[in-house]
Amino acid sequence: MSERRFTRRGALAAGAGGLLVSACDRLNESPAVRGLLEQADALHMPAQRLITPQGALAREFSESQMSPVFRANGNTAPNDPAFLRHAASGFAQWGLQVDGLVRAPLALPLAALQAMPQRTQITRHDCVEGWSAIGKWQGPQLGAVLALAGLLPAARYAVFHCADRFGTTPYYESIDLTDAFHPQTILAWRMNDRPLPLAHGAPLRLRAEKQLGYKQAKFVMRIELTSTLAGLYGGKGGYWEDHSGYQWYAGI
Ligand SMILES: Nc1nc2c(c(=O)[nH]1)N[C@H]1C(S)=C(S)[C@@H](COP(=O)(O)O)O[C@H]1N2
Ligand SMILES: [Mo]
Repeated sequence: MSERRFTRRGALAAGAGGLLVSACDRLNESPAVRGLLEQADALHMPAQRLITPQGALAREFSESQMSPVFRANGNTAPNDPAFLRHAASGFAQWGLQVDGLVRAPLALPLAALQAMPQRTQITRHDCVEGWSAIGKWQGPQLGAVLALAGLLPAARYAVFHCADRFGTTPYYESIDLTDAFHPQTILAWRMNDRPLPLAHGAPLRLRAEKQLGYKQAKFVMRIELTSTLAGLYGGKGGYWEDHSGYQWYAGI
């Protein structure tokens, strides 16, 4: 009897372990990563992830190390009329859309994002133009938001659609699911202990701390889960990737 119980418990433990392992494997070997091997800059990404294991955290800093001035870069004020109406009312009627390859498309008001468990992190932002700044960011983890929507098995990328444009071309960015579920990847609505200023991407911006500045999409209106980046705009996964040859995988 006792031997049988032991065996059964052993089997249960092995079963639970198996589940955990297969959950990790699914992410590590997810189509997100495999799909990248088809990308032009695939050489950079595996090398980066060998040097910095994908679970590793970006460095975090103390309050005393925060930059006295954090410059705003790129677009600092979208001129889209719908966005301006939302801004005028403090984004009270605004909602973040989460759609594409999800089980339950969402429209999440700012209050809902603020009511979720929050992560606060003081990190260094590195812009390819050659400047850096250390700032504090707060918001729910992107992974928790995606879990609310529930990903369909074909989902490989999270695409961030922004309210601003360069000329007539909207700003957008994308990351794979490994970065999307990284603990320091958050949807920030607070910066330096205050609501996110307009110039820094109000009402909501991405902070994916393992990536360069241009990946940190500001003015995020919609997150679309896709299986490929090919059908979107220039097909390279981001505004600057499409227009300047910046790498899609901007790991630091
Ligand atoms: N929507 C949007 N996001 C954007 C940009 C932009 O022009 N539009 N510029 C990017 C670049 S190049 C940088 S360095 C950072 C600047 O963020 P900051 O204005 O908070 O400094 O935002 C990134 N995200
Ligand atoms: Mo940048």
